[in-house]
Amino acid sequence: MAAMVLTIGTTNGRFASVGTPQKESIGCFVRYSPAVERYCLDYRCPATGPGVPQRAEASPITISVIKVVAKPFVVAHDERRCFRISKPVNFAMNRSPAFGLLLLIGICGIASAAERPNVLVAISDDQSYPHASAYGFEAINTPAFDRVAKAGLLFRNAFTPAPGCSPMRAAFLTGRNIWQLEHAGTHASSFATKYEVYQDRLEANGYFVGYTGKGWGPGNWKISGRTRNPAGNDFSAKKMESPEGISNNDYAANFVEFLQQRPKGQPFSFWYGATEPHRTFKKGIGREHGLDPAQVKVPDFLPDTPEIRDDILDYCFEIQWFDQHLGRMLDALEAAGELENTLVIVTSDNGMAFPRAKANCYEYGIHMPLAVAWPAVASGGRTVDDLVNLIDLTATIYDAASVDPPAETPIAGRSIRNILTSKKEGFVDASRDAVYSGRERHSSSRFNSLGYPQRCLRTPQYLYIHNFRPERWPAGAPQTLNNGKSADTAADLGPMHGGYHDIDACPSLSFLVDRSDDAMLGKFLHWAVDLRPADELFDIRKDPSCLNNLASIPAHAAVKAQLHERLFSYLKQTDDARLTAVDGGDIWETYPRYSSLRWFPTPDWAKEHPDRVPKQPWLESKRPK
Ligand SMILES: [Ca+2]
Repeated sequence: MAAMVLTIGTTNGRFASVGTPQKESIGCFVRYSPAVERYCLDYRCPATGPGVPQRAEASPITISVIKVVAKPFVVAHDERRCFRISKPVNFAMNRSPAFGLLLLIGICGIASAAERPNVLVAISDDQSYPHASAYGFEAINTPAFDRVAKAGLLFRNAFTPAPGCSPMRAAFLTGRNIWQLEHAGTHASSFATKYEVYQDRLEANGYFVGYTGKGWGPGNWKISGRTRNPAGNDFSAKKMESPEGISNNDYAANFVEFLQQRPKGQPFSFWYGATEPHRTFKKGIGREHGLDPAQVKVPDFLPDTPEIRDDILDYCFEIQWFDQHLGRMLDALEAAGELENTLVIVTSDNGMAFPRAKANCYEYGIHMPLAVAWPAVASGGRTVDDLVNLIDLTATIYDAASVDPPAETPIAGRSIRNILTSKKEGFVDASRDAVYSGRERHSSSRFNSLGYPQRCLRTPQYLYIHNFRPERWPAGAPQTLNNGKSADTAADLGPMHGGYHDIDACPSLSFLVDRSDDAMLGKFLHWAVDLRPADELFDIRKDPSCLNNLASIPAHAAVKAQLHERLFSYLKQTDDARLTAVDGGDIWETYPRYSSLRWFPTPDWAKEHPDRVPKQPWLESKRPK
């Protein structure tokens, strides 16, 4: 291994001359680039020199070890003559080369494993912000989530790229918005291989990758030519006894098995995808385990009744199950001495499976819990208010692992390394003042299994939602056709309020349906299922439950216009077919659904405007005769 010892000194804190110690200078510079947060060998560096391979620009230089005086600092390798120091170096303090920092830079083919962090993504299924004890939600106890937040950062404004399982997971795995993923941007479809996932790329760059529980899904990855779940190799063999409604996957034991199979010295990237707290819950399991309904804070879009409190309590119990396995994983990492250099990300895919939450762009659909720890790099115990999209975490994983994201299908997320390395709390990076999210088809829940296209923009104060097809039912049609029939006659119709299949069947939905005509409680069902206007605007600081739509109020017209312009401009820039296609994005309806289908009566808009019914070849062969 060739090595060169460099002396770095500077007078302005941004540039540093580089030379071999005491002797000759090789006459080039190290430039700190705030944009990539790396120290890069300047273009003036000679193509040849002590320790510099010939044609340095063309030859990948991998800097694997750096020593500042006698203390080794871990750096990430890079193929573009750039390197990163795990702790900030203040060049300005080293005014003379004689007292400069001594950097030992080893040049070799690939960085050794110990220098790159491990990655552990823990992702629950259907958990909203603020449902963790670190956020002060009293009905729940999540010591493992809180431990990660304490060792690292607690994010109060993290948002999912989509309020549904498969689109969110595809977005997270690729770092792209759902409208940049074709089929994979919708629920239970397929996932084209051209959209590379971070697990595959990390593996190709020396990582050992695996997952347990729920990876990408539901959907059909095989039909796209993939040979495994996009979340990695499956580690799910170890089972345990578990309560009703909860997976018997011993997630933590499977993680330990994964660690044991990891070749010595190789960094890992593991995806822990619990299937909790996805429906169904065993009714009363929260109370059974001593959770207290009196401590539940019911969001304003649900009625505060004992039935609803109990349903939320059962949900809390399942979150705690997810958390307990996470705690065991953290213990295993600590015992192995790996916790310090592991990037731990704990979050969820989409909001709680309750009416007006999951599968909606409202707060309880898109606002996610998030704790991130990386003790080797990030100073802990901080609470951050920057608006972060979970696809920014994908960018962070690439950044931390020093693996280039795909060139053909570039990521849309932006690394949060600058937040991690900052010492600040609250709003750290002023440029992070907006996030985007959206949805298309969720379940088979309306005429021709059409979707309910929504896009939204969230700023620190406002949530602006645009509904592209306001004539469709947002939570699904109220009635299905009985027995899978598509004859579409009144005799075939299922019961009124028997539909709304974009809301998971649950005690809370049944409670609302049973009281749909109640003078006091009837409004709650209607808030969840009634048709919505094209534009919705909420002042989140006053109305986190998103009940007071300001979009048509003249006093808010200027804010609405501004947010509309910002959202649409971003969607155009990121080539969303809902904005850019001449047919308004009907291509979304041509992506097959591989889960079961339901059949619904033809709505009035489709009878009156048959030309507006999207063509769906995939659906015709499945239509009951
Ligand atoms: Ca989910």
